[in-house]
Amino acid sequence: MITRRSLLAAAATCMMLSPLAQADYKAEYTVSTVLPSAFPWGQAADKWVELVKERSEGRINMKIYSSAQLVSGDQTKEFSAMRSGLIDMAVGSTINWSPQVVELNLFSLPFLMPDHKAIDAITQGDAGKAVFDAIEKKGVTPLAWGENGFRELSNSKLAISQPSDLQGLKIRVVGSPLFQDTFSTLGANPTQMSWTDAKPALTTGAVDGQENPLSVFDVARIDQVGQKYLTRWHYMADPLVFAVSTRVWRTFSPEDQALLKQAAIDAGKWEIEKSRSELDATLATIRERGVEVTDLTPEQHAAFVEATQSVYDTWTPKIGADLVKQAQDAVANRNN
Ligand code: X2X
Repeated sequence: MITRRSLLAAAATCMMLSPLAQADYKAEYTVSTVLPSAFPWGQAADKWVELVKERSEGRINMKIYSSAQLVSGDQTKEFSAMRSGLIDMAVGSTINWSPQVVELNLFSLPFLMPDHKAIDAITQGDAGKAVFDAIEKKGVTPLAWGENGFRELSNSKLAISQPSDLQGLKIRVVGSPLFQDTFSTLGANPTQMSWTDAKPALTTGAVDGQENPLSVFDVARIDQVGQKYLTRWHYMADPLVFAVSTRVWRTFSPEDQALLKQAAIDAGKWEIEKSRSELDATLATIRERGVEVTDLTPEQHAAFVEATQSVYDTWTPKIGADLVKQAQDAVANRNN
């Protein structure tokens, strides 16, 4: 029998439980990544998940789906899937989201960022905020930055030290048409394909080369698929963005939003430091495996910068002249 007393008791129980039970929270949130735990990228996601679980005392559980499996391996669809709520959260590369958020092409402008300080000057300053605003406008809530790293050029044919060395080389690229422009203007023959398809294409010789951070080259054993030459040209670096689908974000209490964000910031900072500190050892490992590593002289570097100027002419208006200028100023003032 329902009495006044039992109703009151039930209401009291509900009130006691509600802040803890959070009936509208999912039992588990999906987190998409492209690279799994063996790579710094996957470790960034692992750290986020671990910190959130710990700090929420197990109330918020996230599960990582790597290799872009939630979008059948098509990493350039990750952002759209997050926007539509098909994916709850992601730690994604600016490259893979740039087809949907044109401002993210900023980081792919060749030779915009000469060193790690330059990356930080952009991500941690006003340009970084403007990029986050652009992501937010598209229905995804960005929380923090991580890092995939400076992307170096490998190939199976020759040691590349000047633009003309790229003539006719078939290079695997990913992401936005900006990469087509960069490699075409250098005289190469770029082909866009997902990461899943990249290693098979290198193995069969369907492509001659690719570009990825040293950590990716190392862990994925790209040396074993005939990539004997590696040029450290530092032409661009892709930051990672920790983000939540805005539809999902709105279901969290303000306290839990703050918790998710701070955990992402801490995980990103941890991963950036870790991956940067591992670079020297990674390079040594790659050399030990017999890969011929080429570093550019200042003159050779300048030749690449000059040869890729047309990419700025085409892409600055698309990305936004103000944003590009803001980023260039941040880079120029980075040591102040
Ligand atoms: O596909 C790539 O090259 C990778 C793994 O670096 C990205 O997802 C951008």
